[in-house]
Order: sequence, then C-alpha cells, then structure tokens
Amino acid sequence: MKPMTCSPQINPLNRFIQLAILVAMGLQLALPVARAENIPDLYLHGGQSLDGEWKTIIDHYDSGFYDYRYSERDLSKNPSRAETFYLDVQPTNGTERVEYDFDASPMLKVPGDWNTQRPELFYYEGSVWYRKQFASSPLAAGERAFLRFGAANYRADVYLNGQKLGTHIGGFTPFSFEVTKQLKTGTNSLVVRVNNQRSKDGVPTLNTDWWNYGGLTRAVEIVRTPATFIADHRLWLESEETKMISGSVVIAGAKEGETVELAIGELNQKMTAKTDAEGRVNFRMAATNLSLWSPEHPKLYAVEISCGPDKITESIGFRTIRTRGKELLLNGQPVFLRGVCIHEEFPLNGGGRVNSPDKAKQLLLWAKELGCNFVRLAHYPHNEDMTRLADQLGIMVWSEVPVYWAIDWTNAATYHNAEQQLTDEIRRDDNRAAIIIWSLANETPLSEARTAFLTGLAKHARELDSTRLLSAAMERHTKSGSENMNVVEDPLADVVDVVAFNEYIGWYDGLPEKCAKVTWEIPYDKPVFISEFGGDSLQGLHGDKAQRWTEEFQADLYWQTLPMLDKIDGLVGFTPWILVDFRSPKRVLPGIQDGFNRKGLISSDGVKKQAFFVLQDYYRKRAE
Ligand code: GCB
Repeated sequence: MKPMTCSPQINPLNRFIQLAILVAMGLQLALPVARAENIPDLYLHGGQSLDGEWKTIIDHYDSGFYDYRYSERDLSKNPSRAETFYLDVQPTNGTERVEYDFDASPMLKVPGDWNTQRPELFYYEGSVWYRKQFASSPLAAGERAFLRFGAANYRADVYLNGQKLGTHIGGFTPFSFEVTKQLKTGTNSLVVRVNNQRSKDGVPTLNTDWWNYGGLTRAVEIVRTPATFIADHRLWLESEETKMISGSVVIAGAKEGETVELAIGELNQKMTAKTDAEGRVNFRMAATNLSLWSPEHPKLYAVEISCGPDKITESIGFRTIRTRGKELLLNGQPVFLRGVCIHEEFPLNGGGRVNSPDKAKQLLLWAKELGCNFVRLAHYPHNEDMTRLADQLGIMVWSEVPVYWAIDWTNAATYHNAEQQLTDEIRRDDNRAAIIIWSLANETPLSEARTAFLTGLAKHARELDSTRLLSAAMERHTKSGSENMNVVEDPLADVVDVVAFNEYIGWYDGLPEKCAKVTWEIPYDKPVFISEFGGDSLQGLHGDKAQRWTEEFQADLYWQTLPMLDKIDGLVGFTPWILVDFRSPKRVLPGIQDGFNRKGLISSDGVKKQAFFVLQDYYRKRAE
C-alpha cells in the first residue's frame, strides 16, 4: 500500500487534529460516568441475551431526562423519584406521586427500530425509554460482566439498577459497559434512553437521503468473562506468496507474561506467546498449505485462541488486497468488482432496519443472484451478521462511516465522533476477509476544512489497519467550458487508494442518451471505481423508455450507462444505486415516491424491476 500523500491544500491538518484531540479530551474529562467501550471479542464470548420485548415510554419532551429547569436529572445528587424514569420505581403507597410506570407501558421488540413497530412512531424523532428486567445469578469469584449493545441509534444513555453507566453516541457500532459492580443477583432493571434526533454537528448530520430509524436496533446482551480475558484479536495475511500470517491478541486484565495460545487446526498451526506489559501478544506463522479466500472460494478457517480458562473460536479467511497503478489485485490477481449498493433496510415483513441474520442474508442472496462479487454497504456500518455472512458467501465488501454530504467540518467534536465511529467499525470487522475497502465519506463538498477532516480520518484508518484499501465516494464535475468532458478533481483522490465517485449521468445530469457522448479525465494513477449511478422507477409502472419513473426508463438508463463505464480507463468496478427501494422522507412525489427513494433494482415489495435483469445480464458476461 502506498504511503499517504498530502496535498498543499491540507496544511491546517495538524492544527485541526490537535484541536480535535484537545476538545475530545475535554469532553471526556467532563463526563461524570464511565465511557462506553468497544471490546470487539465480547461478541465471541456469547452471553445472556436481553433481546425480546422491552417496556417503553415515548418521551416527547424528554421529561424523564431533564427537570423543569432543563437540567439533566442524572447529574443531580438526589433525582426526583416522581419523574426520573431511570430509577424505575413504583409508588410505595397510595399517596406517593410517581408520574411514569414502565410496568403499565407498552412493549417494543429489541433488536428493532421503533418506527416500524407502532404507527405513531413512524416518523418519530426524539427519545424513547426502554426498560428490561432480567434475572442474574451470582458472579463467580473473579468473574466479570459486561453489558453489550450491537448498536443504538443515535444516542444512548444507559442506567442499570438506577445508576448511570454512561452515554454512547453514534448509531451503527457496538459498545459496552463493564457492570461487574452494578449487576445484582436476582432481578435487575436496565433502562436506556435512546434518542434519534438529528443534529447539525452529528454524524450523520441533519440532511440525509435515508430515514434515520431510531431504537435499540441491534442485539443487547450480558457477557460474562473471567478476570483475564481475550478482548481483541486480529489476523491477516502478509503476502499471498509467502503465505505468512500475522496476528495480535489483546488480553484484558492481564499481567505481563500471561500465556496465550493460537491454533488453526486445519493448517496444523499452534503457537504460544507471553503477553507484554500491555497484555498484548504478536504472532507470525508460515501457513504454506493455506487456501486463499476469494469470492469463488470463500474458504474460512476455524481459529482458536485461548488464555487460561478463556477461549474463543472464530472463522477467518485469508487474502490480500492491494493496488498496482490502476489495477486492483485480489491475492495478486487483477479483479473486477461487480457490485451493488445496499442500505440496511429490508423491504418485506413491515420493512425497517435489518434486525436478523435471515434478512441480512436475503439482501446478500439478491446481490448474488444479480451476479455480484462485491457490495457497497451504504452509508454506515451494517450489522455484524452482514459482514460475517459476506465472508461465508464470498462477497467482497466496501464498508462506510456516515460522513455524508455537508457535515460540520470545522467542529472538533464532530471530528472526534466520526473518528470514533471509524475506529469502532474497523475494530469490529478487521478480521473479515470480505472487507477490502474502508470508505471515509460520501459526496462531501470540496473545501479545505473538509479535506483536512477526511485526511485526518484516512491517517487514523491507516494506523488502525494498513492491510485494506481506503476510498470515499467523491464527485465528478463537467469540465468548465465543455459540455461532455467529465473530470474528477479532488485533493482527497491523492489521499485514498481507489478513486471512487458517484456518477448519475442520465438521471440528475441530462437524459440517458448523454451517456454515449461523455468523455473522462481522471488524472490519477489509481484504480477508478463508480460508487453510484442509477435512476428511479416505480415497479409495475410501464411506458415508453423516454417516460421518467417507468421501469423502461430505468432499464434504458442501465443499457446506456454500462457501455459508457466500460470506456473509463482504469475502471475496476461499480456499485449502482441501489439494490432495493428504501425509505427517504425527502422523496415526496405522490403516486411514485411516497416516501421512498425508488432507485432500487428491487421494489419496496421485493419485486425485481427490468433494470435488475439488464445488470444481471451484463454481470454474467463480465464474469465469463
Ligand atoms: C447519492 C447519495 C445517495 C442518494 C442518491 C440519490 O449520491 O449518495 O445517498 O440516495 O444519490 O438517490 O440521489
């Protein structure tokens, strides 16, 4: 992988990052409670599932959170029993005033967005309080307990047995709190306030072309571990030629000199090493008999890691990905990415955020049926089922953080938030062979501040993971003075490994016939990737191909686009927008959009449109 290069435009970067770090440190110091942590291997330890029905209170005015002076109740030394929802009390006698009642409140399913579960929550943005009572047996001597959330959109304030555990911000990545001290033997009360209000300084920000589902959208569990346990591990293939595998394991609570064993039985590999002062061990093994992971052969190996009484097993594939000039090389061989974009939304069974492995699998199976070997998981990290299934099904993945359109580039807290989401995404999924590209952003407007922000993210991503490629969905422009010459001129292209951009000729720019006329100027010696193109059609609406919104128009747009893309020098693939129609409150055209972006190749009822088959045919030929 090439070292990052900085263009002269991004000189303020260091100053900006320093400021971001200072502000972030300030924010942390100000927090009265524990910070949410991301301990990737809690997922593999398994635990007591808290999924199912939770009691919920819709809190339009955040009355359970703020008192009448608008002070946060959880900052008070003596919060009122009458109104502080997280205390989860019942009146002790007939005279006591308690103005909420979880026991008498309705239920919502977890994992799940709240919007598709109750009509009055359909477009709700605000706070919902969730309460789960669960039983716990005593912890054994030295045993530890963690409360883990797969994700909560967007802000979660978490309380166990009336005590605040902490706050987490960011809707698409896992987080946890250690609850060894707070967990009670017998019945526990877990209360979470989830708020999905959009904000200017948020990531994503106020304006998105998708619906911002709220709720405890992914699994919740209590995970028990020994005092010393496997917290994180990472394995990667150094080179497809030497078949040398590198790895590291981090043990939480470890003293120096703890023994860690790593075994890949099928490769006859077993190694032991001793932890350093930070609880870390590094491994290297030459696996000469290794079968490489690829879409045609998605080979996964059972990797076992143990440390004292703690043991985890995970299926991991090994492959390399890199660029050579304009080529993209998977395991050293040029590869073409036959892709499609996917939102984490399921069209059937009431719709909404994907909340089960079955739904995730159906989306990937549709992509397979289309002929894909690659998917762009837009515009935020999808759930872990999705990326694990991609490993199993042999589908390469572009994984993205929700740095979308015009976020608050000069706000240091926004930078910190984006960087944290990127960190959590990479740490969650850095063992997934399927993921070949981390994407930093989508369609962000050119400015010095934006480039400094994204260059900071790129530097951070490379520090965390130098084994994958970086990209971002950038934009193309028509060259000034010319009608049909398209250029990509973006200082970010110097920073990323793959020059990707959203295209949309024939939909937002002219009609499909325009595709035959355009030429391209992409002045980078890097692979070129089209991260979006497409147009809307209402499934079942038929007419002339010149009639916008018909299936015929959309199919023709694909017919005209595909040969145009074939002419782009250095093209290594594309991901049309999008596999399935998805909800977007921005899309209001009556009788056509009705709250949906209709650029799907499959409708919001799960029916394939004509364009699906145009692309399928193209991909079939491409794969020959
Ligand atoms: C884009 C955005 C995507 C939109 C799409 C559209 O460029 O990246 O989020 O939904 O265009 O349909 O306009």
